[in-house]
Amino acid sequence: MSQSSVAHKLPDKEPETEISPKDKTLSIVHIAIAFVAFLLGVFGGLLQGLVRGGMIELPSWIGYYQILTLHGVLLALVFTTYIIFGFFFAGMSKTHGAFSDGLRKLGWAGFSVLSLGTVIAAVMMLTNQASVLYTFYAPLQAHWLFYVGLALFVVGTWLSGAALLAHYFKWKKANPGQPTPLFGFMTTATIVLWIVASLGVAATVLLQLIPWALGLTDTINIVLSRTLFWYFGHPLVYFWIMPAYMVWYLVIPKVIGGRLFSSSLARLAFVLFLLFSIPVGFHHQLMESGISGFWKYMQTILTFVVVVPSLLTAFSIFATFEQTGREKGGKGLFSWLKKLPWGDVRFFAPFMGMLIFIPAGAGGIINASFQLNSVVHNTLWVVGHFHLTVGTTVLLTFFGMSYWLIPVLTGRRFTKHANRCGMVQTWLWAIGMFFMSGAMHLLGLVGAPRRTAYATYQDHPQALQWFEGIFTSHVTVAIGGVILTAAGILMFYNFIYLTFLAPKGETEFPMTADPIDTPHTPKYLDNWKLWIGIAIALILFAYTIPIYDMIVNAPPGSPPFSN
Ligand code: HAS
Ligand code: CU
Repeated sequence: MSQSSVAHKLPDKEPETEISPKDKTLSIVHIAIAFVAFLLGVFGGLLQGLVRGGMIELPSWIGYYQILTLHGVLLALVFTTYIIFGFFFAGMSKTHGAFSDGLRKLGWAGFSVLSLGTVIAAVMMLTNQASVLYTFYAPLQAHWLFYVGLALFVVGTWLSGAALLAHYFKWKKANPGQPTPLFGFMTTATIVLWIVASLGVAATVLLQLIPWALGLTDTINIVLSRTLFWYFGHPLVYFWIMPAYMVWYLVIPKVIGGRLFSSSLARLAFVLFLLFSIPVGFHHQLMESGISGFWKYMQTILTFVVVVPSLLTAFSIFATFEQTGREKGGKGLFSWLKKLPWGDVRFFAPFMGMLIFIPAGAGGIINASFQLNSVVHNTLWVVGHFHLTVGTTVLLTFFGMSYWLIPVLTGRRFTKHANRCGMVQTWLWAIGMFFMSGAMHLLGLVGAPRRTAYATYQDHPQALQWFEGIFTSHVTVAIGGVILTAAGILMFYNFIYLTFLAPKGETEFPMTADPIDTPHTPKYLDNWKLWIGIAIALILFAYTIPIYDMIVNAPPGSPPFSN
């Protein structure tokens, strides 16, 4: 078939549906809560950086671990979850039409339960009754209400997820035989991943942590609860990165005036994420006893498989850049790069996220390698790793998205002023993170521990020899933290400006037309039963025997500890 006849049959237009005003409200409320949590979380981070650097002392009524918990929960769990659901509700309404009243109500029900859970957990953290960090690792114990808050948080996301899935499958049913729009396909993969993964955390919270915190059981099986946590905790990081990838796949091509390179490849990447990001949680437990080397090894292999869809993504996005740059007249090996819209923050912020994901992903591969993990585990290196991945790649992409999504939802204009503030914000964030995360990586390599407050052993002459380099220094971490705080405040200002202050008017929702090969994407890619079936089979393979072993050969349980 010639190129032109293929083009003739294409769904050649970007989705033109306006988002219904009621769906806009649902979306913007999520995004507003996300940014309030963001601002509070940023201040938590600043305090930590200064305390760790030995530069300030906290007043007696605030605990270091209390702040650390608030920082992690507000940024890694609350900010991400709210902004992701806000994005999904708006995007699904745009690409699949308005939600029915029933499904929108389900979305609001999800939002209410999620928010109730968030408030309960926040009160427990603020009153220092849940200073257990964002991983709430047993045997650290929180007040039982904190775990109830977490359970409600998860149930809320299930309700909202059900609304999104139902909306997608309704479209699929109404358009039999047609490939589903990419946005819906990717949302579905992400939500299905989230639901399957969160069953693990729900299990440990409901069956282990709540009875233990209520005093119904005296001790807890630690390795089991950590395993159930990481069964969830690794796919959780993909629940963050997949929506960021959706911005790269679906929004960036439009912003740069091009077209996504391939629909099939994008769908394949998301299917691979669904299949391989769950049976890999042991790569967070490589240094823990109670899990046999064989199963750690199996899950490490699967971890290396789940790197592949990220490599496919790197290829796809780079190809999209090159295709677009050359279409615009760019020549040479790399000079087509000049044709990309470097001054447009909707492109530039996510681009910086991509660039930083190259070393960040490489760091992940280091973590996953058993011998190297023994060097970096429980050190500041890991904290450096996740401030690059989720703290930079994912966050800069979500910032880049907010510049157009918020004014679309609030009926305002994305102005030059907002763009300029956004460019400054992106630079500040990247520079702050360069210092903070760079120093964290190096400090980790020389043995600085994570999850600890300032400790005087860091003043010991022998420790000082390692911790007082120009870049291997807690002071550098703190300087980076101060720059990041400035960037965080500027981002909050951008949110306020685009929500309340920018002039009224129209802003474009940049969504690319589905790629050239969409009508030819293999049908099996849309076969969810197949993918969910294989995902479950892989999970059973990777987890059944080790979990059985943890229960049957359980070591004596542990009594509670608290910070
Ligand atoms: Fe990780 C720990 C392994 C990715 C987040 N990770 C963490 C923790 C967090 C986290 C939060 O194996 C700490 C948890 C805790 O509190 O204990 N991670 C990996 C691996 C990957 C990986 C193998 N992590 C992520 C992502 C995260 C995230 C994504 C959040 C969003 N991670 C680990 C391990 C640990 C760990 C161990 C435990 C450590 C320990 O001991 O505790 C991979 O998925 C990474 C693959 C990515 C790539 C990069 C591809 C590059 C792309 C950019 C393309 C650029 C373009 C621009 C197109 C291979 C896609 C080009 C343009 C030009 C002009 C050049
Ligand atoms: Cu992981």
